[in-house]
Amino acid sequence: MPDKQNLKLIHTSDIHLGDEIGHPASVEALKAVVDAVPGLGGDVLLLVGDIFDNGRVGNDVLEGFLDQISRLTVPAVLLPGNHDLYADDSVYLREPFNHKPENLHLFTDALGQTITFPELTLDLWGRAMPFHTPEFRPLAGMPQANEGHWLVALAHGHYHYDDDRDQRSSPIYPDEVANANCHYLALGHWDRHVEVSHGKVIAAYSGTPLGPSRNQPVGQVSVVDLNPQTGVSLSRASL
Ligand SMILES: [Mn+2]
Repeated sequence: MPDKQNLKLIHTSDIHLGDEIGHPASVEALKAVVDAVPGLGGDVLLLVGDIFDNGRVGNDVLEGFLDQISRLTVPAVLLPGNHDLYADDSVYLREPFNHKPENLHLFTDALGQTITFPELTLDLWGRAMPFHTPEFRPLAGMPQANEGHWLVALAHGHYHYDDDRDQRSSPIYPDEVANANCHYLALGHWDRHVEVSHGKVIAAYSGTPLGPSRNQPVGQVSVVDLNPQTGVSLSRASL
């Protein structure tokens, strides 16, 4: 078995393209993320859900997204979220995605699938959300890591703190994180960056790349270093 490689993942989520009222800087933020990937040394860009705001966004919004992704020289991997579900009327089944760039990889299986990049010694696992309910469990069925490969899981859902009594949709529980088989858990759904690591599993919400205001349209992305000697480390980069 080959040794795992040193890799750098750029992790973002919750861009909400197509919502010009609520997220007026989403196009600018996506462009800033794509611009930043080479300079940060990113080997893969992770897009962890709610990339589009709703299922009715225009084809021009979808084309604009695909144009940005095609500027990357590395793979981009997208997990649908609750605003951009993978269901019958999904944006991901619309015509523009019939000619998506080759470097864009989509999770489409509600029961979970692994997208493998052998040349990077990297396996990415996730469940494409078909509906946003308490019954949808984003981490259920995660496989074991393969020898010699990194296993990074992507999940879009609500992290339940121990004292959180509300039953939320697409829940993610602390013991599920602690017992997860992955080396890194890339989360989406929350607009702010929060680390929720447990046990040996490093887990974090990247938060949105959008900045706090029209005057500050872009914010930050998460940078995940996967190092076979020192393990997983997490940092933040301003766009
Ligand atoms: Mn969400």
